[in-house]
Amino acid sequence: MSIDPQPADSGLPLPTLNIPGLPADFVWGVATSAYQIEGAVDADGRTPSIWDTFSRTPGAIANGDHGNTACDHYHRMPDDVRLIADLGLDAYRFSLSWPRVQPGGRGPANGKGLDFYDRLVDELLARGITPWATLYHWDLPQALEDAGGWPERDTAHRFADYAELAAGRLGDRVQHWITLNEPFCSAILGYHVGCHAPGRQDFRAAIRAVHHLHLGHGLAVRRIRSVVPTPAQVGITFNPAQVYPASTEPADLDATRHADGMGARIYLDPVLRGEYPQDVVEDLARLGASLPVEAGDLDTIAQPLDFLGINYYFSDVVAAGDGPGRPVTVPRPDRPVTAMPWEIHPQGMTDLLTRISRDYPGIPLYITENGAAFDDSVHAADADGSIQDIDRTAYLADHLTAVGRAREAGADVRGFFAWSLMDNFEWAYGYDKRFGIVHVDYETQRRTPKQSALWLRDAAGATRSR
Ligand code: IFM
Repeated sequence: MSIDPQPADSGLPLPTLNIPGLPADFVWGVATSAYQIEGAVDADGRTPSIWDTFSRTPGAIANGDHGNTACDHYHRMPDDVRLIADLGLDAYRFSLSWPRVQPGGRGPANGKGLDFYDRLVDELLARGITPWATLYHWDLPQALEDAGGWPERDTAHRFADYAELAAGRLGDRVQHWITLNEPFCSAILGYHVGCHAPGRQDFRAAIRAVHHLHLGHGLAVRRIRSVVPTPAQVGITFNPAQVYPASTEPADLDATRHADGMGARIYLDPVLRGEYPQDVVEDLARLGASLPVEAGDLDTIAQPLDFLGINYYFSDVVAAGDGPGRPVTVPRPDRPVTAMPWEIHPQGMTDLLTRISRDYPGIPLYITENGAAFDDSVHAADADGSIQDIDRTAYLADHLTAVGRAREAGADVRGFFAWSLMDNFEWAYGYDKRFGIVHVDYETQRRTPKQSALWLRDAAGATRSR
């Protein structure tokens, strides 16, 4: 599908294409992840992941949805790459499916599984798009979960083996590697809250998972660097909480400290400083949990990195709850919300980026995800079937502006990946929530670029030609 040169006229004002503060060499990209788009869950030797299993659990996913077909990207990949090229974007962040590359999570690579990513990388490079590969976006091979999952230390070593297999095959062409996406979600949503795969509700296990994800990251960084022939750019993606106290009462301030510790510093500090924050360790002890740190782990975890990926969607206002370690989020009715419904707060992004660059100086930052779910209305009656997603367009423009402000305040933010290239399987929400800048008709698999995609294309072009 080729893309019309101009957005269809919605009659509504479009945000400015000229985002202040972004340089001509700013990286403009889009992002996806394997389980959310690929489908083909039984193809070419892939084995089940924890999300295949979780999707079969009654009541776990809205409408009983699953990723069996998703966007059928496994079979439509060249067309999807053409979409990115037509948008004139610089980079594409995708993830590799671990159970496709290494069925069962141990042993040799699956040649056919790797072939798919090989073709994807070649397609991207042929169209001048830089591949950014994420190794783990939540789809743990089910066999490894059966052996204990991330709460078990061995999973970190299995992850390092897999990282070496993937980087060994693709590292002659892929120079940007992200080890983990949002370990908070893997550990806390997967093992404590239970709303994500594998759906366990065990706080102690979740905290063990946090540490083993970090260990897996550090081990994987070493292995990637050992096999990638040219200097690889290696990083990790976090979704650090951006929290504000509801008041200056000591209890609310302490609740905010705790939320920041558990939502941001427990990830940032070990990876970027080689230590867990003391107040977090003490909070965990009060909650009956501990990080299973062994000698040498923190040195392994704190590998020098080339960049830090930040995913940002919303911020939280926090107050003291019904006991220590139980902060509550205070809704802000004055803020507009997305369909999730997440409060829209671009200033939170500026604050997060300036804070990270102040507290963890010297590491380039990339927004590896930002975007919004809205209930798009497809004008079926219109001949062009256009999708005037003015809310999403404004959301992206406002958050890119927030990035520009952070840069002007000194944060070294070098790029922005919109989440997501196309509507896809939004985890426990199934297909109900649409984050795509390209609409997907799941009946026909027809892709239609939304106004936000065309605006992103034009904003990228305007920035480059400054
Ligand atoms: O869809 C997810 C993605 O997989 C990880 N970050 C947040 C997105 C929106 O919920």
